[in-house]
Amino acid sequence: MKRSTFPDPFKKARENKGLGKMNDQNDPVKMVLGHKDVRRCAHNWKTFQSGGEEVGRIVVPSEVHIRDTRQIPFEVDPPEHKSYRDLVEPWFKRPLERDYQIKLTDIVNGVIDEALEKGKLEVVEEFSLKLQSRALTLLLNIPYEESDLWISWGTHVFRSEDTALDGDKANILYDYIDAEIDKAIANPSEDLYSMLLASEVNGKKLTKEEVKGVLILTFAGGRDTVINAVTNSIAYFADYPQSLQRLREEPEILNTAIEELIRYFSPLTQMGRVVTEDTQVCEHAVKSQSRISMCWASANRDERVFENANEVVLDRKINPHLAFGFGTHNCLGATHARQIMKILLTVLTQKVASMEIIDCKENIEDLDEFERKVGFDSIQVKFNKL
Ligand code: EMZ
Repeated sequence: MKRSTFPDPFKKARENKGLGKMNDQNDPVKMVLGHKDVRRCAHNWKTFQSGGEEVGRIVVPSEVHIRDTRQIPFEVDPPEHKSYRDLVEPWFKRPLERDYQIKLTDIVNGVIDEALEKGKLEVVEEFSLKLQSRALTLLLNIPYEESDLWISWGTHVFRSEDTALDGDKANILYDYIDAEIDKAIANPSEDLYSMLLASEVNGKKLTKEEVKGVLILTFAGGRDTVINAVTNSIAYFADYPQSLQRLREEPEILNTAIEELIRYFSPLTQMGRVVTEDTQVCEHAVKSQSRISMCWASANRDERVFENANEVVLDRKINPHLAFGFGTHNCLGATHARQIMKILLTVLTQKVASMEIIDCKENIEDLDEFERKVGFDSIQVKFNKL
């Protein structure tokens, strides 16, 4: 099997019951697996809520023990959600601006040139993490040099090598954001902190805690997800040099190819909700105050929606994937993530002839009933110049 292959562990459960289950830190989750059901649950924000009392409970694995700050707009329900989303949305669309894309192109050229000079490198730490952190300086609109510190934190802000949820590590991020907010209060600039601090929602200034909530989401939500998307793309093009060649020859399929890679990798496996009333999901009773999750990764392999769902079809015509979520809370960082992928693939086609995987260690998520490959803990790759 090619090393860039990502099998679908959910097939049987999806086809037989439509549901899976997971005992996440003694707070069980019923995982919704089918495309239609996932969309239905994501749409029904009244019954399946994001903004409940217990902050961090909708994330799987649950973050209730490592986080008190509500992530905004991610953990706020309609109607309040809309005012927050409307406030941040234009800022998160800046990746569509030409100037942003020019700077991002410089960053991508930088990591690819480094890779070509070295010839061989470990992609997660030395390529994807660097690219993700440097690109984040553009999203926050702060100096490039700040990314050195974030790179030193490693790939996941809430996780260390052997603990899924590492409270001490999370505190590094929270303390850092607190300090940056204080700096922005003392010295306002053109960055995301200052924009938020100067903003009002429903006639009221955002509190420091709310600003922190937006920033934690920006740092955490787009970190391992982007790192996985980038690393997995490198692995894929290393295994399939003819696909890289095809993008070189047919740049018009680039956007379609990106959506397909994102569908296939589904960098975020699932997202939870808290149930607000006794109800049914896939003909199974679910109790009020229990948890469900919408398993994007499973929905994205649903054969009822995607023909040859387990293959990467770079020019797949119809691709209603749910890798960026669905409905009210669809991914705020999607524009930024798509630009990273677009520029990455473009520069790869311009500079890289081929890549070879020398060695790798897969990152397998333990979901109780299922085991899912989500990316790599490490992957050594040789880059060959065009
Ligand atoms: C949360 C989540 C958001 C969570 C888009 O997903 O990403 C996870 O990686 C974080 O741990 O806190 O931000």
